[in-house]
Amino acid sequence: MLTKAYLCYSKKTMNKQSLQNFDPQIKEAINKELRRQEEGLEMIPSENFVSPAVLEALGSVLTNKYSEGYPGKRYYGGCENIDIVEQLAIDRAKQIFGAEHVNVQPLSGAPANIAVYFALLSPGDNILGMDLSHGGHLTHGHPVTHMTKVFNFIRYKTNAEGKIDLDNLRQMAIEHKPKLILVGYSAYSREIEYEKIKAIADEVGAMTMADIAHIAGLIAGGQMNNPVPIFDVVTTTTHKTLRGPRGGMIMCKEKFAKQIDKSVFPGFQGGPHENNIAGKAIAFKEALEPEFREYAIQIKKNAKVLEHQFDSMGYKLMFGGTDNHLLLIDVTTKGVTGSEAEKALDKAGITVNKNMIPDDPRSPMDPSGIRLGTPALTTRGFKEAEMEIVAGMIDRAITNFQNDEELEKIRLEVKELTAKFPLYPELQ
Ligand code: DSN
Repeated sequence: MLTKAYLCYSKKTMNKQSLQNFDPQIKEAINKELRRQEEGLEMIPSENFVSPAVLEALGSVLTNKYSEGYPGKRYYGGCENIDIVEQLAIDRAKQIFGAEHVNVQPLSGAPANIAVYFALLSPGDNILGMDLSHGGHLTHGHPVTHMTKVFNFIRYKTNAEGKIDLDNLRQMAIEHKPKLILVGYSAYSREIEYEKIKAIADEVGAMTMADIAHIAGLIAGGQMNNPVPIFDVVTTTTHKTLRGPRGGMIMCKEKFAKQIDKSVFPGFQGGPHENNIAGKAIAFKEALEPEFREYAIQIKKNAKVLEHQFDSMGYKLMFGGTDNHLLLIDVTTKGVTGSEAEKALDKAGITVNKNMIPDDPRSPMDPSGIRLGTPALTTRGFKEAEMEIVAGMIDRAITNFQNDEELEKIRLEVKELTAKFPLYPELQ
């Protein structure tokens, strides 16, 4: 029982008011975001909804603790509970992906990738990575990133059929002799042939890295090829299809373990965010449940419904369709730019992102395409029937992009639909 004296003392040293009382502006913004997530259709393919258990860990006292180092080898005292958390996260990730070694400390995907580059390479080394407009990622060598000042990125592309051109990749590898061949994409919708890429890398003496951020949940659920047993290093974020908290992770062969760990800490990062690592551990436990496989299967089924619907409505699908959770669609054939489509869909309560298409003649701020995906809606419980309705709503919003009355009508329909699939009733 708290004594009066204690309450007086603690009031002086720590704010004990509720968030609502102390900072109603922040509380209101959080409430509004909750409402936006509840009432809208979240279709950005890199977003998802974490479980209440993961949310609980994120808001736990683990955020108070410094724990530089690794389980059993820390630079701070008092890490006995932190060690349990971090070791559980590591062991569960190993079990999911069949990894020899796992580092769960990267703060997100970009820091994970940068830590790998510095672990494996020397400044000036060549890296072969996918062009951004063909589905690659900023951290895979886009000229706007700092890493291009340190390493020499050479960028490959997809072919006219929208597939990774392995013959061209091989020719480029022979010509440029990269130290690292990098695969794994953020707007590419097709399966990746890791064995064949590994064979090319072996031929030229390159190391292999896969960034599976987008598809980690599909791999965990057994629905896409797993590069972890094949490639030297695999990075991922934990908050996309894997459905954990915002964060990153590196998996590698045991022979790279020491250099990867040293590169993450002390090479690049300081204290790990252990509340986040606890969230990762919980999400990994969820990914080991049989229901997670069902979720991964449904993500792909839902994406196939969108593929079929948009194809039959005359949209141009990049890469010829999808094998995973996302679609990249050229909307200019409908007389709309990617930016106009994104804005119209926003007004209709449907969140997607504008996106470059391969060799896009337009600019990144107003590109030709939109990118959309099914993970978040699948988490909500949407199945094929709902996805058909959603495809129809998206088409209506795009074709009526200047008609605010119609967009408002769609928004109300979206609200009615999402009300049948409540997300966090316990937070209302
Ligand atoms: N920004 C993420 C995405 O939306 O794909 C990748 O880092």
